[in-house]
Amino acid sequence: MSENIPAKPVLLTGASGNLGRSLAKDLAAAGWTLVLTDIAPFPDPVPPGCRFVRADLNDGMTILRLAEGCGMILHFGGVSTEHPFETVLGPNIRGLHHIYEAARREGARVLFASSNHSIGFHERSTKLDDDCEFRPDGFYGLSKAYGELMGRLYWYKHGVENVNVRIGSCFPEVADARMLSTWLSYADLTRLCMRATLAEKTGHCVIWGASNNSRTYWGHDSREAIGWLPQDSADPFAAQMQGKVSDNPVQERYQGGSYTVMDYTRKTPAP
Ligand code: 15L
Repeated sequence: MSENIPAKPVLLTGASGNLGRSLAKDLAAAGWTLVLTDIAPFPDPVPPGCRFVRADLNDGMTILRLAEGCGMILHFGGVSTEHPFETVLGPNIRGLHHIYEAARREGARVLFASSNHSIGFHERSTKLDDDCEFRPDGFYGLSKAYGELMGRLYWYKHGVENVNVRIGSCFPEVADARMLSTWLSYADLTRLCMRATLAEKTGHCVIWGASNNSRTYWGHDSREAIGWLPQDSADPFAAQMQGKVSDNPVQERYQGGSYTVMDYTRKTPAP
């Protein structure tokens, strides 16, 4: 077996979402054996070497069964944008616990698709390292901070390795001026998932999920330890994105952008 193909199958949750579909396609094309799952049907033909099982992250028994024999869980499932607390609670908190219990039982590693919204209330002018304070900008970002902490718990208590990727803006194209700092190309995401899976060891670590953007908000992380270097960049889109900003000073002040102003009721600007 090639050294670029994991010895055991990989469980990919959130497989029917945009990032999941792209990963399923790329990893299957690289010859990986994948177990795909999502609460929504898989909208594409299931790639060769893969099987798809529709499942709810709230259903712990099914998650345990899906992970059987897997050496890696790429966890992209759950709510992926801001929602009321009750909507986030099941998939992102209870569901994540099911993922970690499955990883613990299988001795599998987890890649957790965290988000920049776990730190969204840091100012854009501050360059952050991976050990910065969590400053979630909503219930979604809060669930991502909780998820990273769950990873830390399972590493120290059970030795479950986990790579927490604080994804910036992972889209096919750069769409606004903020993304000149936060954009992550699909290809860089695929390479990151490959390295997180194939690296000899990871422990518990955090990686900023952004391409090689010179306007980045983010600094030190564990990329070198797993051998990932982003190859794409938002820089060539800079001229096109000029003026693509909002007219909201709060949104423009903070890294989390539009999420920071959803249900924002503060009367005076934070110091
Ligand atoms: C995220 O975490 C979301 O999943 C995605 O839809 C974008 O909103 C992204 O953050 C972003 O901040 O651009």
